[in-house]
Amino acid sequence: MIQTISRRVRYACGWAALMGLVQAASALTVQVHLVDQQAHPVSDAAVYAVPSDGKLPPAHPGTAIIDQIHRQYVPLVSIIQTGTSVSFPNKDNIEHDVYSFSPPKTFELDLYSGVPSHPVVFDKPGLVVLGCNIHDSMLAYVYVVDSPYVGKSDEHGVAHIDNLPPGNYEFRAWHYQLADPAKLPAQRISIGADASLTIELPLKPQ
Ligand SMILES: [Cu+2]
Repeated sequence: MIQTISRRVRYACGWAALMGLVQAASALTVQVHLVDQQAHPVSDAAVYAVPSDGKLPPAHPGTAIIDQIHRQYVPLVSIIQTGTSVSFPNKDNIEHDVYSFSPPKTFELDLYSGVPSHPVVFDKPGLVVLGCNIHDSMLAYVYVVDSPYVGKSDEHGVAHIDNLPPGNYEFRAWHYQLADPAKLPAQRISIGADASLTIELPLKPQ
């Protein structure tokens, strides 16, 4: 009897490991190139993919960090999945007062130094703009989306979105200098292998 159970357990474990391998083998990466109207690379663009059938995997929201260094938020732009807990360590030797009036997350971390005891959970999708009540020049953007498939463009204007199962997707991008933020540039693609695509961001004239 004991032998039978242990064989069944072994069988189950082997099957789970095999499924894990199959999943790992079919997870794709899409490289997204973000460019402006003049085809110049755009850094700090938030990019995300949504399956065309609207079916997202079960959410496992994680954690993120937005530092305060030399009276600046680092990073300037974050893209996170709805439900992510964000901590706001103050690495300066002066106090900051982090706040947002944005409807998806209105909050204030009263004047503090060091690391606040609780992270802030961003529980609704949308754009959250952060300020500091002491230093008007401190500004950061948190773009919250329901999809786990997110990325942000680097200094070469390239974002990587990983762990995508094969299928049809709509890729959307947001940037804080978009001319019309209500209209996010989008691309629909069908992927069966690693792929790359380009999204043009109509930015405000500088
Ligand atoms: Cu401050």
